[in-house]
Amino acid sequence: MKLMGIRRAAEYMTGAAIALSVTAGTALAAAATEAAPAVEAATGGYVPMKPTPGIGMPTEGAIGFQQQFSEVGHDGQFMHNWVLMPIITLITVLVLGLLLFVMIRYRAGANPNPSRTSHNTLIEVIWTLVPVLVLVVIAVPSMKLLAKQYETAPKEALTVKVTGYQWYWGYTYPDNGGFEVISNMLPDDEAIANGEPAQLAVDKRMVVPAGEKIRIQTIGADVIHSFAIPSLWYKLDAVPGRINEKVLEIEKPGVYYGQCMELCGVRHGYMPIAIEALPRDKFEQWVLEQPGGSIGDPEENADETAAADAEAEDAAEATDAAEPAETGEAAATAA
Ligand SMILES: [Cu+2]
Repeated sequence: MKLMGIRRAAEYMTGAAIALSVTAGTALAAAATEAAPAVEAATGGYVPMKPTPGIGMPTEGAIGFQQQFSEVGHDGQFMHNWVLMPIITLITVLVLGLLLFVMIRYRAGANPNPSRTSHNTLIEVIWTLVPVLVLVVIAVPSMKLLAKQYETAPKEALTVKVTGYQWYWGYTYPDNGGFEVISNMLPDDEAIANGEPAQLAVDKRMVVPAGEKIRIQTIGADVIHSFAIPSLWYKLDAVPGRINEKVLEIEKPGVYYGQCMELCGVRHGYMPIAIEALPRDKFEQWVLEQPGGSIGDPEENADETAAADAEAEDAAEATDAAEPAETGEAAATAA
């Protein structure tokens, strides 16, 4: 593993050397890239976290879900492993058993005079009622899980706006000064040299606080993309001209990888997602290091969000809070 890393690094450096010899322009660009980390290190703040192998990323030879790091993830995994899979297995085995039974019991060789039975009321009632009951048993927890995944974020939740571009992601932080982080895939060699999975590592991650509900809003800048992270049980389409919203909650700090999951053009396979969840204080430190990044007064932010929510979502609530003239306008907008 280590040897391979060294070999890859050597290959990468050889590549870099060749590139340097090609044009002076390339040489300048390479020098600029090398100088950048030194400046970052000098400010002494945020250092990208190393991912834990096998956590928040696919593992070789695996066939099940990735280990989950959110509450809905645990619920969803339980639903799959302990409700759906046992039921599917039982039904499949039952149907196979019945098939084998009729194939042997009613074969032509053993039945020179075929049975002329065409109805059996008891059996018909059973094979209608049992599937209905099975579907009801599945439907109840299924609806609950579905509803849970689309619960509204609390008013004070941090908002991150995710924009899908052809072919990279942008993460905007409207509560923290409105800066946007543009996130591009790292070349394989750089990813491996960083100790990250190839084709999943990015140059700039989406950084969020761990252990709290985050309001994610997605939008497509050009075509439909889909923002999806398997280990967080998260997938939300990013559609041009409309905003989709869903809560993201990450149980503990770490690096979690995902990919665009809506076929969006030639480089669809090369727009990975890397989310870094940090403790609140470290997250705020990261925010302050971003150009224009700020930590607002939490109460003030909550008030602003509350006002915006009331206006957009609940015209009835606005009636109490706003002036009569404004209320009419808000109601018209809502209608
Ligand atoms: Cu895409």
